[in-house]
Amino acid sequence: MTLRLEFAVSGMHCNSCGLLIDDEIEELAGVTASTTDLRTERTVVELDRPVPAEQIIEAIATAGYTATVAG
Ligand SMILES: [Cu+2]
Repeated sequence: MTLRLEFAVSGMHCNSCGLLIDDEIEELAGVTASTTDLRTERTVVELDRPVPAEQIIEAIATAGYTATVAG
């Protein structure tokens, strides 16, 4: 089973910002991959079980950025 959540992220300046975000999200149980695109300001998270979007938004906040669920 692969679930997918997408977030709109603000506050990124360079590719390192995206790597910080992905590292933080990939620490979370249930996350199999996180891919952040600086240009589109989107983070796509793949999960092997349901994880609350709020938990991922918190991880992004821990990295120092602001996120909302994207459609
Ligand atoms: Cu940066």
